[in-house]
Amino acid sequence: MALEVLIFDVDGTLAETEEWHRHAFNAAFAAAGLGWHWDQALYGELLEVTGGKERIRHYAVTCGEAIDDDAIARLHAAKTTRYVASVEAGAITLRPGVSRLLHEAQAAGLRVAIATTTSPANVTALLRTTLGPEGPGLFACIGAGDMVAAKKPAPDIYRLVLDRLQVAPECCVAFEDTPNGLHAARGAGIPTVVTTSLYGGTAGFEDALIVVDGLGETDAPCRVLRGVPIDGPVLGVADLRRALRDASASRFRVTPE
Ligand code: XBP
Repeated sequence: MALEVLIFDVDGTLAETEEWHRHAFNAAFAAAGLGWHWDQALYGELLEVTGGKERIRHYAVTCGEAIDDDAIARLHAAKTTRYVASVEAGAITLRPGVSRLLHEAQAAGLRVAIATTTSPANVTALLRTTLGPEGPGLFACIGAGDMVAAKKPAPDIYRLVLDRLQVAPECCVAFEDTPNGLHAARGAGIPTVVTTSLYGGTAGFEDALIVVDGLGETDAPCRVLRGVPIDGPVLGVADLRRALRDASASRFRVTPE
């Protein structure tokens, strides 16, 4: 099957955003007078729960604190306002190689899309700030946040993107940074590249097509941690096409959940 679409996760994959999410959560907690503070170690554990509202609810329950859905929604809205402000202030840049691969894909006639658990406002702010006003328009589909009820590791957000683009999973490559994200993409039958990240860890990626420490730039080569070797210092469209061809011809069977 020929490669047609690249589908990108956002947090940890397009950009190292989770520290800014964490700061925004803590600022919203402080403004609400809650004595909650998520340090890096705790946040690394809480990231097992995808979705900010779900993460707040999970944390409140583990603390034995009662908080209703309306209060969670208000708290999460305050957090999102703070996070978007950080993004729009230019605090976050795309990871090395992301802009290069997006433009290489476009030049090769591929479509690019997004499948993320984060809120749509966060995605729009990041794409506009890092890729310019037309940034969101580069993507044929942006699947985000509450567009699906079941968030990653459920495959629903990826299935929504496949459906909207009317493309077969075998003709796509997904990019993820966590085991939850890899599980979601593979559950939708999509061959997946893992780019390891600050909070994503380096384990639990056995089902990935390739595991690299990033997409790479010519002056900042990427390192292949698992999977088929790549030609040069960066992961490009030619590498993805070859990996997809080799995978479909060998062990890597695309097996939807
Ligand atoms: C990462 C998430 C999100 C962010 C916070 O999404 O799980 O919940 O941590 O953003 P992905 P929200 O890796 O799929 O991009 O507070 O808007 O959920």
